[in-house]
Amino acid sequence: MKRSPAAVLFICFLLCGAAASAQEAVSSCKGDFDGDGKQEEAVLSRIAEDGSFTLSVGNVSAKGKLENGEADLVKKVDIDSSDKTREIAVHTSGPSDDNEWLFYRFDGKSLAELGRIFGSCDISGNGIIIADQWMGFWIKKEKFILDDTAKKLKAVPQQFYFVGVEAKVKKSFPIFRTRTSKEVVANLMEGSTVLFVASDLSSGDYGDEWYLIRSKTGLLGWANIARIQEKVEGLPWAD
Ligand SMILES: [Ca+2]
Ligand SMILES: [Ca+2]
Repeated sequence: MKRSPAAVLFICFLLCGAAASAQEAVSSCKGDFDGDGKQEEAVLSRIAEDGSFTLSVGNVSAKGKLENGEADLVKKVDIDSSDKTREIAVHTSGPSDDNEWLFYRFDGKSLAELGRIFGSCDISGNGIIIADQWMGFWIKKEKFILDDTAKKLKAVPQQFYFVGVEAKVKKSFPIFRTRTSKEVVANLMEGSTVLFVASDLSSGDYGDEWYLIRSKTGLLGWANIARIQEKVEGLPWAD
């Protein structure tokens, strides 16, 4: 089939337009990422709604994918201020403000993916990132350290996580001495205010978390989330 020059031009225009929008630059930032004394520009281009993106620094680029949604920001961060390199963070707010960050390091030749962190990140420059992660009615503090040799961010899990949320007992229920025994420490008084002290998330099973609860009289014992949801009111539940 023979096409007129005008038609060929038009097809070219369509293809170039599509390529340009597919590689649309979303966000950029400047910094001396590799610590050689010269500034680079990091450019984030959105590829798809599924969270795929391209990150370019100078002539180097890397493809990545956010799990919560479209990439919306690239930012310079300095995880460890005692070394000269600065890290690059790609962010999405997700569909309901579910922050997600993917961290990169640029060494002048390549971009290394350091790791993914969900939640709001507190980066103070001491090699540690503290992430605030929403757990339905409380905020989990998760610590990450930057392992320089492996070029990876590593989580430092805790046995229990501090909760610090108060609620009211709707119907009396027992709290147990341990998570596995049935030895009752106390039966929480109806109408009393109790404090959720800590959470045990070790089952890894959503819906099977255990909470360490302080009774009004100052006694500590464990209860399962299933019972809590049924017998407690006033927890600040939100997605
Ligand atoms: Ca540089
Ligand atoms: Ca640094």
